[in-house]
Amino acid sequence: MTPARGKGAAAQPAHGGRLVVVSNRVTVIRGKQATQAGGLAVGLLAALKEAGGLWFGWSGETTTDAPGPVRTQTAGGIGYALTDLSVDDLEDYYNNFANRTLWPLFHYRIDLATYEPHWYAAYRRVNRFFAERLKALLRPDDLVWIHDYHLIPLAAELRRLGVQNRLAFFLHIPFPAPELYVTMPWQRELALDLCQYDVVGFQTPTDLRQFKNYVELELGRRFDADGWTHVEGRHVLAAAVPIGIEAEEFAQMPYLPEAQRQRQRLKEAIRGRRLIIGVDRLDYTKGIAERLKSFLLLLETLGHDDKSTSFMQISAPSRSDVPEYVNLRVEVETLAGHINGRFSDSDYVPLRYINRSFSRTALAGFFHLSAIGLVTPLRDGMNLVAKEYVAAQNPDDPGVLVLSRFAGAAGELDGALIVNPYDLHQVARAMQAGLGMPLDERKDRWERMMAKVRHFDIRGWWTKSMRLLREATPPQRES
Ligand code: ADQ
Repeated sequence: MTPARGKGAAAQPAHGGRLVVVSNRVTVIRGKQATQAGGLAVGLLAALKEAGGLWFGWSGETTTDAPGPVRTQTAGGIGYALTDLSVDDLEDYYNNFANRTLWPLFHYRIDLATYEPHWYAAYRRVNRFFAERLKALLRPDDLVWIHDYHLIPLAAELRRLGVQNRLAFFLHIPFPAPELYVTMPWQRELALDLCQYDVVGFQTPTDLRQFKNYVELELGRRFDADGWTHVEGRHVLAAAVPIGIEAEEFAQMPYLPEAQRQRQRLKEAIRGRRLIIGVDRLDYTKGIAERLKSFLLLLETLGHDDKSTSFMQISAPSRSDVPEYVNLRVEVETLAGHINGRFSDSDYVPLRYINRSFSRTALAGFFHLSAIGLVTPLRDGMNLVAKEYVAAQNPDDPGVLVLSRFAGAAGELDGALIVNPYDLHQVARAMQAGLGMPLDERKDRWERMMAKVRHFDIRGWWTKSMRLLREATPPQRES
């Protein structure tokens, strides 16, 4: 691979002009909205601003007839190109193939993955539709950065239309072990589709290794020491590029008036109790039901008379059109009711279960107050909540992060209490250990984690991704 050129490299591209970002769902972000946008959107906006670019994807609107033409607009100095989708295509491409086939499979839940040929047909059809619409917008020197599992075949569809631009892909979710991946009838086609990109980025070295293992075992192609392989006439570079957060901005957030107000409200409500917090989308990959069972074990250990601990689980509704998510909601609500039924008293409610989202500023305030951040996914690409929890701590009195070994973030945040979320007793013990941890140890662990959160921040992620997209040169091009 061409040597990296250092941080300023993005300003002097070796290849290309505009950056074109493609993601399934695009929301036009105007002015102040940027401060409440998620870290990913903030990172992509920053990359787009620096390179002067265009963001293309689904508008969030559906039509019963054929979708109208692509709508373009500019906001905050960035161009947007949005397309609607037909209701039927959206159902089978997004709700079904993306969220009921790829999502569970890539998160190791083959028991929940459905393999339905007409869903796959819709997935390919929508990717072809996106490719046709995107091609009409592309200039020859544009660099195209495509995001996530909804769009794996987009490069292949663009290549079929004759597009020669440099194309990169980033997978936000895990890449599964080959033994699981091969259960999907279309595994080979989708893996070959990935090889139509110039660069494929994964969250962690583990995901990268799984992909390489698959390519070596099933496609019979080897990778060189720099991460290149050659498949069906194309060179592709596979790399781990861990995503991060806006570390410094998030560290300042708990001191904003809105965060202080929210923190104060919560502080008054918990009346001196130690707070454990969990924040996730309501998704079966996040291990929310298992987490509540571990909390129940902790309450049983502490006994009915101990009312020193309060747990707040914030679960934002997610994919509520998908049956597996409806079932999960019922399961979690039943457990929450059971816990409070057993352990509440006239002056004590152990669990606050909140089924809605909060602003990022409010979350930062809650994190700052919490003695334990409980981040226990059963499988997660990275998990930004873990990093946000660390960034929002008070350096003089930081809380403890209890983190699943199956979150990508566990590879970086070695100052956390690392747990196996399937081992409910171990998670309960980790909570107890965290609640009793001396200040010196908490500080030491937090400082180690905060250094990593700063090091692998969102800017580092997009800068490295851009560098690979612009500069990565396959072995034969060098000679
Ligand atoms: P997600 O699965 O959505 O992301 P995560 O990385 O934790 O998971 O990001 C969620 C974001 O939403 C965080 O910024 C968090 O603060 C916010 N959020 C979660 N619950 C919320 C709530 N109740 N109210 C308000 N905000 C809430 C996917 C992958 C991850 C990967 C990211 C980025 O599944 O593994 O880390 O993409 O690549």
